[in-house]
Order: sequence, then structure tokens, then C-alpha cells
Amino acid sequence: MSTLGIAVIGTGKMGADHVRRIGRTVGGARVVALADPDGDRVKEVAGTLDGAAAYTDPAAAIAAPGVDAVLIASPGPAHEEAILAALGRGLPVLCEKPLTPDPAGALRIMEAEQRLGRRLVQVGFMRRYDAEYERLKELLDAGGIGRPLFLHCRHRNAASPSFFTSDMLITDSVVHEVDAARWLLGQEVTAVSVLSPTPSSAAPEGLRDPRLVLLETSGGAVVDVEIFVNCGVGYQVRCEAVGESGSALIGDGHAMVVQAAGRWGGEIPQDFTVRFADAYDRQLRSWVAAAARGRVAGPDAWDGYAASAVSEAGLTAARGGVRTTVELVERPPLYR
Ligand code: ISE
Repeated sequence: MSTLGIAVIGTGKMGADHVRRIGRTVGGARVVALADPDGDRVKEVAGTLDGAAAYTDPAAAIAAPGVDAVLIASPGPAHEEAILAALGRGLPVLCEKPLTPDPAGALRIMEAEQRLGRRLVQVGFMRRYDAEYERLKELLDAGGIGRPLFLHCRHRNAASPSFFTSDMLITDSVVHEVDAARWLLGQEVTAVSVLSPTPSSAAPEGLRDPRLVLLETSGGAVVDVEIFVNCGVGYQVRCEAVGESGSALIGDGHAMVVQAAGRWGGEIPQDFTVRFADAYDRQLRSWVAAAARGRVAGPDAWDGYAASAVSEAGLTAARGGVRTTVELVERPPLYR
């Protein structure tokens, strides 16, 4: 089988991480084109590869010779245009979350896929490829703890990047828990409430950090998410499911516990690229295998749309201090 030629759009932290991954851990694919508005940065990343063309215009990279599939890791507001350009060429897409900053953009992507009559977009909700999350999903699906009542989720980053806003705590960070909750429970989120304590003094001026986000689901479960993006300690992601007949906890696993010099302890990863490295590898392998057959597997544009709709309700809830219901369109047959 021939090698899948990939165009990578966005060569910041995640894009560069994916480029390394395609070269090292994922077989059957190679990066043939790259785009980033920062011309120096894209040339630098292209310089680490053999024969990849560098562009500042995403459409030019997507149209470059040898491109069979497109990986999008640019900021959320740039996703829709790049996805529509890829769909215009019938190319499979892996797009980092959030699919789009608002549900309207996600609906336009779904309309384009429906015109094509097939799904070509996968959203980078990588928790679905993490071994611990997979085990929890299997347990819940098998009824191992009975009907789920609560998910208690914690999502902490050591520090937020300089461009991070209070809205992004919801649209860029909590969006992972939104997708994980929908997937783990097999239910839609129906309402959102947000509580914001006095910000941590470690948070940059004006950033509402931390926050507590409460999600209600179509099956009557409640999900609470602590999001704290300047916790200072490390990257800490945890999820406890409580059911009618038991509970299960994932995250904070310690691969190795060291006992020395009168103390015991393990390491806390500092970053999502470390904590979810295996999940990112598995996600990309699965996408490459499906894309080579002109298909996508995994979370699709409907999942991206539903998550954006929850984020939008979350922003309304945060601003107004009120519980906000999530309005979803009817799920089109292509996504059932
Ligand atoms: C970032 O974009 C991610 O996707 C990380 O997984 C998340 O932990 C972080 O808060 C986001 O900013």
C-alpha cells in the first residue's frame, strides 16, 4: 500500500508534536506539506522533514501535490475554512478540538459532509484513545457499576499559555470533558451551569481561573468539572464515575512509585503531550489507517458540533450566572 501524504495545517505546539509523531511512531504516512501564517516557524518545521513543502496559506498546502489527507492543528477560529477546503477536495481530515468555536460553524461542516454523502472529518478528542478512559467506558457499558449517576472530573494544567482567555477554559479545556462525558455515558448534555470562585492569585490578571462547570445529561446523570489551568503543580486529569452499585476512578495513575531518602512518591506529568502521548499515537494510527481507505473513524463532526453547542451554552451560563439549556438540531442520518 502506498504512503499516505499528509498536509499539516498549523505548526505550533500541537502541530509540531503531530509532525514528530508522524515521523516516529506512525507508519504508512508522511508529511508532504505544511502551512502556518508564521513563515519562519513553518520553514523551521519543514526543515526537519525530507521534502515537505512549506506554505503560509492553508489552502495552498491542502492543494499541494501528493496530499491525500489533512491534519488541522491551527487555532479553533481557523478550522472551518481549512476543513471546507479539504472537503472540497474529498480529503479525510483530523481536526484538533474544538472543531469550531461555535455550533454554527460545525453545522456548516456537517452540511458540506452531507452534500458529499460521507463523513470525512474526525475531531481530535484523544481521551477516547487513552487506555484508562477505554477501560472506564468498557466498565460502564458492561453495567459494572450500575446506572451512572455522577462523573466527577478534574482537569488541571500547570500554567496557561499567554493567549488563554476565561472563555477558553470552557471552549478549549472543558470541551475535553464534555466529549468524554457524552462518550462515556452515551448521552447528550442538556444543560450547563458555571460557578467561578475568586480567581487564584496565580492566574494572570483578568483570567477567571479556576471554574466549576456542571453538566446535566439526557439520561439524568450529573457531571462536575473542576477546571484549573494555572494550578502550578502539573497536568492532572482525573475522572471518577459513580453508579448505582459502585464507583470507578481513572487518572493520576503512577507508573512508578519511588521510595528513597525517607520519602515515597511518583512523578506528575507537566503537560498533555506527555500524559496523553500514547493516546495521541493511537488516535493518529487509527486515523491514518481509516484515511488510507478514504474514510474516518472515531469522533465525528456531530461530536464536534454537540461539544461546541455545550461550550456555547457554557459561555452564556458563565456570563449570566444562570443554568443554560443546550439546544441541538436533530441528528442527521449520516451521523447516526
Ligand atoms: C489544550 O488546548 C488542550 O487540549 C489540553 O488537553 C488542555 O489540558 C488544555 O487546557 C488546553 O488548553
